[in-house]
Amino acid sequence: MKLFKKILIANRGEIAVRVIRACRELGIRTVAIYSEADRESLHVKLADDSVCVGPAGTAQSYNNIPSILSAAEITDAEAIHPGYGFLSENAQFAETCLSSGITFIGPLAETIRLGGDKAKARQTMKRRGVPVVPGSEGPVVTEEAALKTAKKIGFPVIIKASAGGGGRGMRIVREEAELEKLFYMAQREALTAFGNGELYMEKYIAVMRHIEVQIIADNKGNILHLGERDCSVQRRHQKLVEEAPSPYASEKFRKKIGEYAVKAARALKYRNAGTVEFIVEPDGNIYFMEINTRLQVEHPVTEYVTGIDIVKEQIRVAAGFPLELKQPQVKITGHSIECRINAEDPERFIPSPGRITFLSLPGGPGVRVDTAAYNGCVIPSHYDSLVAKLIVYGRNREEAISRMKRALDEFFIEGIKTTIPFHKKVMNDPDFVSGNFNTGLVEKMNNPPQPATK
Ligand code: MV4
Repeated sequence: MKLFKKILIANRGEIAVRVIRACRELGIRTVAIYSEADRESLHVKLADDSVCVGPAGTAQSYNNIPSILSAAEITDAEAIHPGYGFLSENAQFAETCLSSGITFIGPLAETIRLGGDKAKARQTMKRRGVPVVPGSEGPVVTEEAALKTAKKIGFPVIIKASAGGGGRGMRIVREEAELEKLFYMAQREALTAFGNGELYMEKYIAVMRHIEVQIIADNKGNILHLGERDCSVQRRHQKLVEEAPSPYASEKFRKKIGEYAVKAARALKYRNAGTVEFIVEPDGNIYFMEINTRLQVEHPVTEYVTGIDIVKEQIRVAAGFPLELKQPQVKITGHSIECRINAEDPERFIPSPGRITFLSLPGGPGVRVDTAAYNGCVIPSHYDSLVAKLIVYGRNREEAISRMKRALDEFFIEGIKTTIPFHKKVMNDPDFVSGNFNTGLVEKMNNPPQPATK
């Protein structure tokens, strides 16, 4: 077996840079693709070779399958790493790569398809003994069926889009009177957003933690879990802070949620890296939520606490090499936290693209910055607003938090607004610091509970 000689990275920004770094360390040559808005981007400068695949609009560039495959063919790339977003969870793309003789660095097309059909994934998990939230048996097609299901599971319920994920097109229904309206609203929104109006239903869990498990699998059926990440600090389904391990997790909890994740992966004949997302109730109930068939933004916190380079492993297993570790050899040591630094107004979270007129990045012990930003670069308005990921490591959570505070204070960026001030508030929030919080944290920070008055 041989590792690839050349890989094309079908992405941009920090994740393209991250993949190029892994390739460099493995002695693999790299091809960057870029849109007309990204000529001066760092990933283009760092790659060995680069190809312009189209204009700024994503449909014509980073999501343009024929253009990207042509770029791979003319540069003799043997494999494509899709990063996250764009074509990373596009089963058609994975299939087309395969039929063009190019290795897609990710799961099989059928796994991507099943993972993308949330109602079906839920059914599959239930059949295989992975706990799911009480809800519908597969899709809910009519308003009458929705009412029947809601009455069976009890209000409040949540209506989700089968083709959704990440929270888009969801509706919380608190009582029967609202059901009809919200059912049709969700259906219309799903149809517009995903071209597929199929819905399913679950009991709504109002107080929960979002805990996910990193998995990695080779092509021979070996599947490992790399522990959990806690992503409960989110706002409108946008994760803002992630950490590993979860402050909630005991060894016993980790073993249990890890086993569920591996079982979920096995049910989908999983290959390569992936993430199984769970809802965790305060009393410890664990429910499968979704499986994400890609490398995730927050993978570095798992890299810090396991010492495993997930991107290098993805490339190795895609080339056919077996996983070298066995589950007992995966050890979680210390604590890692990631803050997503977005080009956004920190108060209102609206995008703030533009030129970075001054940039000085933090460093020192236990600090990692994953970014494609440099002094003088432009953050285009066409793409997502992530400018940098600030990731820290400490021997324990306390040390990780104090390092994060120190690193946030060292982070100088001018010309655009960023979420750095928000992260400084989080690191000083009593509930965050205590580790005892849930997905309601950001809302609570913005609207603190009022003390009772006489
Ligand atoms: C849920 C839920 C409660 N109960 N499912 C799904 C996608 C993920 N990003 C958020 N999702 C949720 N699924 C059940 N059965 C709560 C969330 C959820 C959420 C829902 C509405 C508004 C804000 C939210 C924040 C975090 C999680």
